[in-house]
Amino acid sequence: MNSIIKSISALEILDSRGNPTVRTYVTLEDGTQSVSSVPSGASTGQNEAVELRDGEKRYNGAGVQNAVNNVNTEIAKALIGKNASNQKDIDYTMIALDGTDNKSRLGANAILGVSMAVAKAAAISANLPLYAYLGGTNAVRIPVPCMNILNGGEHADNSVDFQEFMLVPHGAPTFKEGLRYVAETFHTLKGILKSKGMATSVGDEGGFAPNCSNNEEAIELIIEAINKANYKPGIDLSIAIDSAANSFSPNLDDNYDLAWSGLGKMTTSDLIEKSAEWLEKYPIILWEDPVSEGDWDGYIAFTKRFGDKIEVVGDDNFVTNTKYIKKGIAIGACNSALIKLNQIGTVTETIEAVRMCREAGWRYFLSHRSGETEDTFLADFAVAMDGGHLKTGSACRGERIAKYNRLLEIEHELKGRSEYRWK
Ligand code: 2PG
Ligand code: MG
Repeated sequence: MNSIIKSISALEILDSRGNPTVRTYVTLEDGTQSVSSVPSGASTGQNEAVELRDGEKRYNGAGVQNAVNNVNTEIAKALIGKNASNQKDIDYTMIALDGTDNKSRLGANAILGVSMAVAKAAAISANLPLYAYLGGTNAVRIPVPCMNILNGGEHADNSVDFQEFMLVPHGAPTFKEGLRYVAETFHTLKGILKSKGMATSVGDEGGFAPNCSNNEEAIELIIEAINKANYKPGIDLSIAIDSAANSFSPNLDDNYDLAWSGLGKMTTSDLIEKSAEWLEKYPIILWEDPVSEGDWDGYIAFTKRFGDKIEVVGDDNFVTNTKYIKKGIAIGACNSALIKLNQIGTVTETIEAVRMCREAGWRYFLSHRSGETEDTFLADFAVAMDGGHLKTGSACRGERIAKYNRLLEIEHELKGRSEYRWK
């Protein structure tokens, strides 16, 4: 068979924040070549698979030479000669070789790079686009692009506590149109900020990061932009929020300190009451990490109160790990999970997390990281997983646009067979 792995190698490159990350190359015996690059988060959950960093002087400790070396030696040795189309075997071989439960020996960055590059190689070898290889012939649903338009929290230096405000073009007829709705609104917001003398510089994911006086002002500006761009809030475009509440819960429990905005100390019930006010007033349809990862009772209370009205997504508490998603399903914490390949570290385990959500009747929300590369794996993966929505940044910054452009390409390639809908 010709989809046998002939060589695997890796290289240290830079991500969108200028931090080192791993690029991996796979060659098959039939001559197929593939390449993948691994993303990296800033507001990370405690239980994410471990990103191996060298901890030496170079790059202030963030170098990935050890991870690269692990790919070039141990991992390559274990996988050369195996069939690239047997993704599960490839991934579980690496998991066993690593031997830890969080990939801390070889590094999730080393393992994921190989896992993604193997999937790409197998797809090329089978003469299929990656989304069709991973998702089958019915993978035709292009995700609604939940576009990050305004940043706060750890992704920006301003007085907004919540990390991400996203625009959701669920009223658009196609992905192409949806992307246009959000890109136009993004540009309209830029004009509004300019006219108010506010900064139009952007945060890590390309959303604006103006110095709003509080969280409400952020959302009011977005509503103003939607209206001014001639769209109807709640009909054409709604809003999604990622509080990333870990970043304002010093002990990752049910005590919060909204220091950026100056709101100060809050309890879980204070947060829930505030959310209720917002949900009354604004067209919010999805809320991610409204409480911190240790506040499981908070997730349950939030979901009980709002879960029949909006999508409640767990990110830092679930870390794309079936162990935690299973717990969340059992206790009714959230009704959706964020899905990030590098939180768990292999393609196979990520698919298992998606499958678990699906079987429980949950939604799942595909996501980039705040540190990204020009790799478009996520775009194909989102179509393959049939999740209906993804977040991959704003309408600027090449590493974000690369994914949107790849989705445009997939929609185009499907020539009228594509689907687009929020639910
Ligand atoms: C998040 C992500 C992506 P980071 O919290 O959902 O937006 O941020 O990659 O910094 O963890
Ligand atoms: Mg998040």
